[in-house]
Amino acid sequence: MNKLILFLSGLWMVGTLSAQSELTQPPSGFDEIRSGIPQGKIDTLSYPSETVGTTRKALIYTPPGYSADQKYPVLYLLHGIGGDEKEWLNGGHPEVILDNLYAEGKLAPMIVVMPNGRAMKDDRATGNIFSRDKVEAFATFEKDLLHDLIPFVESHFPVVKDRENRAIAGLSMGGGQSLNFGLGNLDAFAWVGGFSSAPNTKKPAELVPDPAITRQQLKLLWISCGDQDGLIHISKGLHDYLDQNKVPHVYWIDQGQHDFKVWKNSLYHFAQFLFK
Ligand code: FER
Repeated sequence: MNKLILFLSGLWMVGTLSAQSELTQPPSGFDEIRSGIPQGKIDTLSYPSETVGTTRKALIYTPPGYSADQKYPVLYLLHGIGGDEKEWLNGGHPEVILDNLYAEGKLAPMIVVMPNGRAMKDDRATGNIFSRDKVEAFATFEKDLLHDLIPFVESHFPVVKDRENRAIAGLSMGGGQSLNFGLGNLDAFAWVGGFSSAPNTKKPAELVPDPAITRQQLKLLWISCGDQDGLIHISKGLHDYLDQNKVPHVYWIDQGQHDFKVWKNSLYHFAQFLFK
């Protein structure tokens, strides 16, 4: 059994969480390709970035049965310090996890966009990935996301353009970005998730300066981390602050380190809460 710490306070998320009073390890095979089920599709999109001054790439997953006649919510799914727009695809195969969940009727239809969160001209994960300019580019991505990528996605794909239909989540540096950008822009996002969030995560009181507003606005705040992860103090610190300030959230301590085993498990659970 994995360790489970699931905190619910207030009525605000009870509706969302009532179907899953307990999070467990995903069932075996959740991340394995199944034959004979409908599959979503992965494409690459290129968008002009005024923020960076280049054309930038992102991957986009459209779900099984995708139709331009429908309108979809969007999950922006962010990578870590050593990755780029392909990290989730190569390391986590989210398309397999999501296809399997769709086959079981467990997911709301959604588009998933996997951007490159290192907003600088050379946005490859080469050289010293911890250099100051590269780390700063993860902060600059807030502007690229809000002013360049989201408007591009919303003008080129059939999506619903409001906060309740936008989610942001990511792993490690992408977890920090998701908490910083999501909680910092409640007008843009109602669903926020940090998986094994990194030291780029702002301090809890900066992330949630007004607990009443966050409580009222957010549909889901998800924080997860492996119990063997050296960065767990960041997730725990935010969880403690949220508890003290009675901000409902899901806090899941999985068994594991700083790797895709934990991130795949988190995606499996997090995705099932979204847009319901
Ligand atoms: C750090 C340790 C880890 C840090 C970033 C990370 C910016 C990111 C790890 C990851 O994305 O996997 O001190 O500082």
